[in-house]
Formats: sequence, C-alpha cells, structure tokens
Amino acid sequence: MSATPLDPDAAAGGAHEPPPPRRLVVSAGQLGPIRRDEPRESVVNRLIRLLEQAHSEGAELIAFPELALTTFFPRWYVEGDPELDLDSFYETEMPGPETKRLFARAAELGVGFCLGYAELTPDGRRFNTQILVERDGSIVGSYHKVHLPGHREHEPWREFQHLERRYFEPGDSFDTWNAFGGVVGMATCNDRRWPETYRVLALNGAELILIGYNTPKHYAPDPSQDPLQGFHNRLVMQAGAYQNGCYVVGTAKGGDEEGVPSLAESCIIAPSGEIIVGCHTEADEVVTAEIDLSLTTKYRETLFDFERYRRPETYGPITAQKGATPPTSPEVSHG
Ligand code: ING
Repeated sequence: MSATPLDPDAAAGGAHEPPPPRRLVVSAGQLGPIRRDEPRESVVNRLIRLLEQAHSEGAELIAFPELALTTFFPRWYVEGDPELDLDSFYETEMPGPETKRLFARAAELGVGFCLGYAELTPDGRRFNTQILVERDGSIVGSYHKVHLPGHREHEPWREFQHLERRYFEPGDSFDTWNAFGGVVGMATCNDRRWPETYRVLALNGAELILIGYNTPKHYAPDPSQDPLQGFHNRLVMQAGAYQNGCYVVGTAKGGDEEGVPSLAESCIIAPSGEIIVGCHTEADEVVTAEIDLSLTTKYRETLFDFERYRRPETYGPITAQKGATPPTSPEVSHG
C-alpha cells in the first residue's frame, strides 16, 4: 500500500522561532490645504516643520502626501484659465531650488522621506511622481502613479474637475527598493483602491508601502459615495495591508483646499490590517509609530504564504483582460 503522499511543503508549516525584530520608526506627515498661490518656499517650510516634528518623535522615515508641493491643480481646466500656467505646478529638478532645503534638513537630521510631486521630465513627459529618499538624502527610487482616475477632457457639469488623465501620463510598474532595513514600495492615491497594487508590490517583496493621497470628499460620478470616503479609505488600505502582510502608511493632503473639502485621516496600518495610529485633524499633522518589519512574516509565512497557497494558474483573467466578461450562456464562463 503506497504511503499517503505527504503534503509536499508540510515542512513549511508549524510553529517556528520568530525572526529577530527589524524596528523602524515611521511617521505620516499629513498636510492641510495648499493654496493655489502658496509659494513653494512656504510649503517647504511646512514640510520641514513636519519632518522636524517626526524627528523629535524618533522617526527615521516620514511619508508626505501626493502632489505635496502645490495645490491639487487637476481640479481645474487650466487651458480655460489664463491666470493658470500649467508648467508652474511641475518640478523639472529634484531636488530643485526650493526643495533642496528639505533634502538638506532631512539629511542633517538623518530622516528619510517619501515625497509626492508633479514631475516634468527633460523630454517633456509629465508624471504624478513619488520619490523615496534615504536618511543620507540620496534618492533611492521614483514611482509614477499607475492608476490615473478622473477624465481627460473638460467636463463643465462637475463642481470641480479631476483632470489627472489630461495632465499626467500613467506609470507602468510597481517597483520596490531595499531601504530602511526592509523592502519599501510606493503607490499614489487612486492606486490604493486597486488590489492589484498591493499584490504586485508584495510579490516584489514589499514589507512597507507608502501611499500619498488627495481625495475630494465629493465624487461627482456617484455622490452616494461621499459619506463613505473615510470608510473606503480605511477599507482599501487595511485590506491591502492584511491580504499582503505589509505595513501601509497612507498620508493625506486634506482639509478645504481651494473650496474642495478633501479627506484627511492619514494613518499607519499594521500587517494585521489594524490601524496603529491616525491623524485627527485636517491640517498639518504628524503621527508616528515604531513598527517591526519582521512582523510581516506572521502573515507572509502563514496565512498568506504566497509560494505555498497562491494559484496563479487560475488567475488568468487578471492580466489577460481589462474589463469584465460575463458568461454568454448558462454554463460558467471560462477565462
Ligand atoms: N484621487 C481620488 C482617489 O482615488 C477620487 C480620486 C476622488 C476617488 C473622489 C473617489 C472620490 O482617492 C486621486 N488623486 O486619485
């Protein structure tokens, strides 16, 4: 009688010695509104104050919001407003004349940061960019927002526009970097609503995902979602953290910015999906937590052991198609 085949990876299961801790003190550096005419010097002063506050709380890394150097200009149809110069909202150098003070102060204090800004490249390409800067002031990596929400053409029926698809090109990869004693990934705003974002980053080894966002509380295509903005914000980031055994830091630019009430509620989330700490204002605010990157293994080596439990051979439709294709007959559809 043949022996019952052992679970080929049974050895992988079972309790085992926990790995040594890999502690990191991380802050979310939330911004309140940035005025349309607020000089970058003023904004950089605010960012430096947040960074100094984070440093006083022991932080080694602070995550700033999406488009953290200017007001959220995709709310306007710039071509229709002679007072608005689109290029004035973009950075052509990083660090540039106004931002090098931030880099210098950060390196002086030994605090790394993640910064979102509008990037205009030398060859004229425009991205909604986030950079990761290590504690010595060196730029470790750069991310271009993949999921661009909103619309491309002026839609005057809206109270305000959401023209990211007009003002930016999408990025095409979710990269990760060895930094801060672990593996760090970045995502931006609408990216956080798509589960693929977290899974691809986690498959690229991410243990900590930094997400900046600017989220108007009013969603013109379906205002019934407005009262749920805070719930949806927490839902997607907590789910993304738990289902991928990652820490997630979500950092807002919130408050009433140029007449558009925007969600704040920045927070730091554990691999369990629990919110460790969150902001309570809609203004400039720092929240800080000491995390232990080794705790990601509690999920990634058990419940969400990708190598042991994932079934990519059944996930074909996720990359083979864009939209949904319901079954054409009573039989079950097969991707
Ligand atoms: N903002 C929004 C976001 O995904 C949006 C788009 C606006 C969604 C309003 C829902 C309601 O959080 C960005 N910048 O992606």
